[in-house]
Amino acid sequence: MTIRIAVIGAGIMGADHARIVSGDLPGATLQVVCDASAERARKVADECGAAHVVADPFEAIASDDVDAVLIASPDETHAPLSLAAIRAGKPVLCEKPLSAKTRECLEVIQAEVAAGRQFVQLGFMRRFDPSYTAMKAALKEGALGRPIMMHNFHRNVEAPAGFTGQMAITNSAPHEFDVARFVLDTDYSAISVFQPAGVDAAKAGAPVFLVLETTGGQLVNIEINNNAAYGYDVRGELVGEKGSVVLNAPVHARYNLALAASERYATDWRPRFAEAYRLQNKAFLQFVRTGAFPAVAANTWDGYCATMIAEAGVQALEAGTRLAVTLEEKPALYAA
Ligand code: ISE
Repeated sequence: MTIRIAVIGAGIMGADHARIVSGDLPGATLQVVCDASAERARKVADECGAAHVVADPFEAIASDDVDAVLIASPDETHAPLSLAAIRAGKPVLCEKPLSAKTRECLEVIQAEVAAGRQFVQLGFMRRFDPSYTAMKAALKEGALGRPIMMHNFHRNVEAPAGFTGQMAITNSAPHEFDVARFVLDTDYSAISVFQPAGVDAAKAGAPVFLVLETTGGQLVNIEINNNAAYGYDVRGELVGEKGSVVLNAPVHARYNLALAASERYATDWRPRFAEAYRLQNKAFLQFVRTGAFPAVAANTWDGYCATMIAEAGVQALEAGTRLAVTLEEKPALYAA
């Protein structure tokens, strides 16, 4: 049976998901593209061959000819739309973050617990990226010994329009919050956030440097620099007592020009994580088909964990202090 998908949001990520669904996801069809801007929705629908466009996301979710929903609208819509999909009994692939507010994440958790099953797969696609997969596998094999530190760099060319100072912590860093927690198989116990001298914290893309402590005693540091100017650049190194693993970005060519050899950076995250998005969306399709939540994917509980530490990070930066954190009790629904 072909799974009919509604893509909500026809911006940069909605358009990318629509392309994956229509061109790279056998067994799925792009049924609806939904966006408040009819023009934007129509453009993506025409490019990807969607059956129709609608403006109201709640109408798209409730529609009889939609089996599953892909949410790629602005961050503040993720939780309310996920709740609507749960009410409609339809599986959701929701872009990260689930919300910038812990309270809203807990509401989505409560809705799933009340329904007695998981509906929401979260778009923390780095869990599917082959370089993080290799890092996690190396740790599991045991050759690295006990993991003690993880270093992360996350740089964008330029903060997009509408980005706020806080979004470095609430929108960008959640990728690292999630993937470091996933690779190390741990939770966080404290966060400290620093900024270089002279930085205007309210300015879009203002850099932040975060240090997290895990319940296992490891240290995780994250540089977020959304105005790095030179290219999209994500790096990471996992350090164990006997060795380390460094992420390699997929590089398909080297340019030899004017007495120098060089590699090129992408302008944003889509080429760097293309394979991760593809594998993630494939796993979602399987989830829709079987009802079995994909082992690797992030669920609503993982979304809450990322948001909880992001919220603490915003407070830690404002207060200029280290903040200890504790999680709510994990519902049995999310037991591994
Ligand atoms: C953006 O929303 C993403 O999800 C990208 O993957 C990330 O690199 C960027 O920093 C975020 O703003």
